[in-house]
Amino acid sequence: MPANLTPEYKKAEEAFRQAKTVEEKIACLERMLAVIPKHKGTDHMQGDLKKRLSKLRDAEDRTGGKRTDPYAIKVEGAGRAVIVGPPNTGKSSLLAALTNAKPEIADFPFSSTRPMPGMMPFEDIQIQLIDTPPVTSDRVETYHSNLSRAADLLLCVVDISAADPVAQLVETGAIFENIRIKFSSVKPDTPQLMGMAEKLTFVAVNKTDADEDDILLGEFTRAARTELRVFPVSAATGAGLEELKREIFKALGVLRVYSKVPGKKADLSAPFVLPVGSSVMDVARMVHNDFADNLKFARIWGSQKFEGQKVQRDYVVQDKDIIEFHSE
Ligand SMILES: Nc1nc2c(ncn2[C@@H]2O[C@H](COP(=O)(O)OP(=O)(O)OP(=O)(O)O)[C@@H](O)[C@H]2O)c(=O)[nH]1
Ligand SMILES: [Mg+2]
Repeated sequence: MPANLTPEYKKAEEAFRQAKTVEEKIACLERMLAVIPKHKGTDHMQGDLKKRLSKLRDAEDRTGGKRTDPYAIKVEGAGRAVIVGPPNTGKSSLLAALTNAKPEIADFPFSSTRPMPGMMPFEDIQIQLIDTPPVTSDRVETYHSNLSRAADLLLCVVDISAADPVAQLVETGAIFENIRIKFSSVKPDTPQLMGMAEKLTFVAVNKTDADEDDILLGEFTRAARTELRVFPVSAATGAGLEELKREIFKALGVLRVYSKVPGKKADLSAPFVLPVGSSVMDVARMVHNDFADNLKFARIWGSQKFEGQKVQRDYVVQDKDIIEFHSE
């Protein structure tokens, strides 16, 4: 059975070939495992990747290298955003406002002591958010680096009611550069598993409810002169959170499609989530490999194509398309 490997997998494989340290190799193998298409045709390869990964982890332990990160969190949902920032800015409050998680929230700094994940519903999908303990120039942990590297984007939270929110942003950026993560206004084309990793970063300017005339916000925007996108929000009142959610979804670079059996209504309860740019064939592979092997054409209902228009296997699907597969 063909493995039908995606370009994303091939990039991770290429990075693995160039990896020099055990740590880099582990990061690449983890990425390969995360993005390998999951179907019968790749069962053997998945087993092989897991074996190589466990061998490398053993080697790392024997050589006294870094042990497996006790704070590692499995990527779940349509993508991952990691919440970072200085103490007391409202990182945990944002996690609590956006997800089902119940983090510790307190009116003093350093209240969070470990990373905490939560799932953020957005329309009909879930996005993983991870709250992290605060960073300061002398307090940044391995998990900050590991979780952020595996993130689709970072959300740097600053506090508009603090003495100097602009300094909070600048200092957090510098702290992350020290651990080889660079805040970026764009998503890099290829996953950067080694060296300095550029990460798409949004700035959440929190506690805007404490700034009734938006004067502080205006000052922040002028003084920060950052290329990063800035989202004024309030975890306390919920202001700005809907827009933030939508933009996080857009930044993931994924789309949703629904499959439909001929003669029946589409199942709109369970979307398939794929990278933007995926074709009908990519969807077929995800739904069931047999569909992909025998696929002749598909019919699509959606924003670009209407009323079951016939399309070929290489047709690039759009967010919210409904697809009906035909094998003859
Ligand atoms: N007025 C106002 N207060 C907020 C808002 N968000 C958080 N707070 C308060 O700010 C304080 C710190 O909130 P946390 O969510 O614990 O902040 P944190 O960034 O997770 O703090 P550390 O984990 O210690 O770094 C608490 O007293 C919150 O109630 C907001 O939007 N508006
Ligand atoms: Mg916290």
